[in-house]
Amino acid sequence: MKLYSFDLSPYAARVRISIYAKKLPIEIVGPPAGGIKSPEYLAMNPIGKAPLLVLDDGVSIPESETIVDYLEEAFPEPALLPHGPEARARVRLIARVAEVYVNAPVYQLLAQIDAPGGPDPASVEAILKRLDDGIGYLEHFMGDGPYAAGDKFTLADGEVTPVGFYVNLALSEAGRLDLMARHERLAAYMTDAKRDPVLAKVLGEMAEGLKAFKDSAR
Ligand SMILES: N[C@@H](CCC(=O)N[C@@H](CS)C(=O)NCC(=O)O)C(=O)O
Repeated sequence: MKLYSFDLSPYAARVRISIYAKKLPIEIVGPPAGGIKSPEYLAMNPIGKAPLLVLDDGVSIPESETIVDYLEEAFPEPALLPHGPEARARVRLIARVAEVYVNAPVYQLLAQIDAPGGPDPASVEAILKRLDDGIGYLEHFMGDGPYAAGDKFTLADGEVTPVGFYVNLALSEAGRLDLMARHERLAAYMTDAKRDPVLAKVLGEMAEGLKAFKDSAR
């Protein structure tokens, strides 16, 4: 099996977290020579995005959430979902809230920062308000920790750790890290994540990816 992945992508990071947590023998590679818009890649994944998991029989599975769900079913041990429908729903809810209500405004903020004419202050303020609200929703559903859904590593960590990395990145670029400091639960979670070997490894890969991206933009 092979995973097409970008170090910096929060979506690919989510999949790598499942792969490392389950110690799966999956080859992790960067984009193919022609890139993710090449005819060869689009033949495997017409969406033209990474991550993409290619099974040994050639079947391609795109979309990070679908990939981690597949890995959970194909390789159930160690389990990254708890027992019981309610506990499982909570893990999925935490991941969903992080993606929809936190990751989305983070990407909008990064787009504003990179806008050709410079950021529009009113739009930035509106996005920061949505992000502030979104982190509040996430913290409401997260457990006391140290992991996203309580005291066990779950699929929720695969989403919250990379999204937390991006929250810090976008707020740092916007000069608004004070907003993260106000969200003590998420801030403490990101500190705890660095103590878990799998989450620390992926945070390190994302930091390397960010460095490479900044070096290439110079
Ligand atoms: N919904 C997708 C999003 C994947 C995604 O946006 N990947 C980015 C990398 S962070 C990408 O490949 N972007 C290339 C493009 O959109 O052209 C998932 O969960 O896997």
